[in-house]
Amino acid sequence: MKSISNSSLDTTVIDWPVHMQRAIDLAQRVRTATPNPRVGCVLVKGFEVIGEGWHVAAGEAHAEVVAIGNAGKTNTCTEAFVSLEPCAHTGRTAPCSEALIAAGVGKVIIASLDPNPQVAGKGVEQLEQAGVEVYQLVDFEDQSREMNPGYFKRREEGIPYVRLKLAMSLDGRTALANGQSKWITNKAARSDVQKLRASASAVITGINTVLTDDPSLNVRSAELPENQDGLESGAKELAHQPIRVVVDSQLRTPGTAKIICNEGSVKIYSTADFTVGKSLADNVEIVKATVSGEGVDLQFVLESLASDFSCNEVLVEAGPTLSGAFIEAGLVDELIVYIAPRLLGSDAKPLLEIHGLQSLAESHQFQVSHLDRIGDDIRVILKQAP
Ligand code: AOF
Ligand code: ZN
Repeated sequence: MKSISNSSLDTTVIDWPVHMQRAIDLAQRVRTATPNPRVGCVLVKGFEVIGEGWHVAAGEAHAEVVAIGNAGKTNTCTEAFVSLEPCAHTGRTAPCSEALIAAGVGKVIIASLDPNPQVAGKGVEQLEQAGVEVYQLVDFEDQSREMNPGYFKRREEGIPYVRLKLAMSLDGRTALANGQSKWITNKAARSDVQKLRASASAVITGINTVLTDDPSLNVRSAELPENQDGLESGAKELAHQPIRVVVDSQLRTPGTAKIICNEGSVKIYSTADFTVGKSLADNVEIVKATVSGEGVDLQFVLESLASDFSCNEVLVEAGPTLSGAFIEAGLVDELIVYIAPRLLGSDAKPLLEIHGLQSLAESHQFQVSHLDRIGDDIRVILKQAP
């Protein structure tokens, strides 16, 4: 495989970055293909695009196979631009390397290698053994990784990419002292949260939130319109419900909780002694967690979500205690903070339970990545400071 940068492309391949950017844009037509990565593919003959494809969901055809299907007949003059190294193994579907070879593609241009140990260079190897030239356009590697942060993190570090959502007043409060909290942020901000859920493999909350708010934490079609943000189809993504996860050390989740009664699978992480295999309902699995400090070991929860349930991106939607614990443990990759332009006063409930900092050097530092107005609210996206 040859690695090349945009600046070194000569006039015969000057259109390569355009096609690779298109492949990356196509991949992002779905919010998630969990547990698979989002992948796009563009087939080009001469200077003409003859087929395009993207991976819609696990179990469905991969991007390359969709593009080949759309192109009809291909031949050795064809170039395939793929945002990820073509797979070389038989998983839920047959290897894309073989599909590209059988279609007679002459050159395959990728943005990044696939960290899946079943692929990891083998896709490139198989293509090259069959006489296909393989190139990596290195300037696109960051984009390929950034659109699949959880897929790469799970494969490389063994834990998912963690987003923590917070909604607060201008003075950093989440509810009045009497508990009233519906709603601090406006409808547009709450609908935006639906998008976060729709892209998550799992939504994590704590037992206190289950007992006090009884949330559903599901994706609701009415609040997530079709064709939003240039997405391909509402239908497929609406079929995706993230796994709902409750951090519940003493196993207090009631069988009547909405989080359990709604369709979709639920995992409860508990340190309590319970009969293995005990369940509250058919869709609920209780997982014995290790202890850290006074509660469930959150690192354990993340490792389990990655290795046992193949979670790529997870969303924490919890109260001040669990949210604070995730931050204190340094496990949050991204904060999404919705700020409503209202003041709740100093006896209202705080955003996070984080205590005991003695110096500013100990404070938890993030970097602002995006700042947007959502209806009348403000959304700030922050990333963990390097
Ligand atoms: C590709 N093109 O569009 C995607 C790839 O179980 P399967 O058959 O869906 O395979 C899943 C694995 O295939 C996934 O873990 C990753 O290594 C690769 N994803 N590869 O060539 C695609 N989605
Ligand atoms: Zn594949």
